[in-house]
Amino acid sequence: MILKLMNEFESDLMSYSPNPSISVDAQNNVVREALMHPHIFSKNGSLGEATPMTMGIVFSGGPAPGGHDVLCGILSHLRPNDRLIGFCNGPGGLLKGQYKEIFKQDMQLIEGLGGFDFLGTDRTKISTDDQFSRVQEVVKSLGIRVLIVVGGDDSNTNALFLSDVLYGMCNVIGVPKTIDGDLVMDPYLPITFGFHTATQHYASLVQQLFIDAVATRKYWHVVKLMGRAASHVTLEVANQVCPNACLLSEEILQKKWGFIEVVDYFSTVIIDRLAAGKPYGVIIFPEGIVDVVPELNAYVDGNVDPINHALASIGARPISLPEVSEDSHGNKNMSFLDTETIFIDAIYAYLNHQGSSDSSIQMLAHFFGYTGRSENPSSFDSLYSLLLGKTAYELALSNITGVIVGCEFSSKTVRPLGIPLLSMVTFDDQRQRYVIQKQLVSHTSTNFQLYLKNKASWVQQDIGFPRKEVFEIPNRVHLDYLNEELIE
Ligand code: FBP
Repeated sequence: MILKLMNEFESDLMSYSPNPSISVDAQNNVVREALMHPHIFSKNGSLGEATPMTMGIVFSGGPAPGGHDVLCGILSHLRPNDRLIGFCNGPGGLLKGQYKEIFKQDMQLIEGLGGFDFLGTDRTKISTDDQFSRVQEVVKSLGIRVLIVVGGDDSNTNALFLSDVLYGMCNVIGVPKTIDGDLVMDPYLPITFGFHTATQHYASLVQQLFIDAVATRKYWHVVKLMGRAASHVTLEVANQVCPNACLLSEEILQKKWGFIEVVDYFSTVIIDRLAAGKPYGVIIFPEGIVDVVPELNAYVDGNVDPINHALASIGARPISLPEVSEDSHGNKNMSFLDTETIFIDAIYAYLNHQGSSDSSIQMLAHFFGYTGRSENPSSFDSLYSLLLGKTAYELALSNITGVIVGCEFSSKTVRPLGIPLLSMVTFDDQRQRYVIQKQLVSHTSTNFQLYLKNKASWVQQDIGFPRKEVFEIPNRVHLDYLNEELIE
């Protein structure tokens, strides 16, 4: 069935034309005016069968499983005189003109392999006039007619601005990637590549910890999961594994909780299980928690007083200032923060403080992050990335610019799309510029509602038999049927 869908998909693509219902401008046309370019994302007639095309491609931001399959999707479509130039080491490498030509035979090397290491990547933001001129020079000197940017929200913001700067010289097309799953636009872009594999990887690791904890009955595993502002990764893993305690950033924001409330929640679950004769269990939370717990946020920003004040109130030892770096888009590197250890120290102190300390409580800290980005793609991500690559190529042939590849799933069709990047940007008051906003976990989403409904029952739960199959995706973007088809 999936192959049938892919065949239909290929024939649909040839007749691709933008869907007027999604070719919407950002609110009040304001971005269009700011960009001063009325033709962005317009379709300018196809390039024509005979015109050879030189395409450039750059990986941007954090790696995600499926990037190499995007390359394969493009390579599989290249006509004899087309060329694919891969820029090395991300947008920074593009600015330096670092590149290598990618050939069809490279597919054998990279097909189905995780990570972004074939080309490399970085997080350079392209925003200054000098940088734009530099990209123009590089693109011109290599005769690149289409530049494909494989990235998340920040990288595709780059792509939008580049499409304006390069208008008439080179078309720009974005491909949606990120394990964080926060670059979505329902129903045209329901998922980024990489999310499925990474969550499958983390769910499997957390489940293994849980199995070990139940067998040995002596440890609490406190697990921080990768995922910056949005908690989609942790939500997905929670629904898969049913940990004894979990908090999402969006949930903490809604409850307006501070550090002590978070510690109180984790400690209460530990006490409740202890009362049931279970001095063990699993706690998970997203690394993005530092953004929403005020004391941790102040700590990241260099003010250690609020967190130390909170720790002192429960008799926990103070902590010293961390060095937290920031990328050129202004994102803090959260993976540097040892929140899992901070929470463990605070929980021990809190249990002591409450007089409920018990020497049988032993906690171990874990962080699951970078490995999920270089895991080999799941069958879904592999196929999806291939489709995204093929769509990017077809959009390139359609001579369209300023779009990101989308894909609408239904139980009967997989419909490839180009979504105007402009329709995804809003003005960010904090950063004082136009950006594609990260999509946080919606409180009304099926996944979040499922999580809320089941969470209380997870407190006393132990993983048992029959073992819950990781990884069925409950109600998520119609992937279930794809998985089923793949297994057939
Ligand atoms: P992208 O948004 O670029 O895909 O990266 C997401 C991510 O994997 C986050 O989950 C994580 O916080 C961050 O990258 C880590 O970045 P770095 O590689 O710079 O340490």
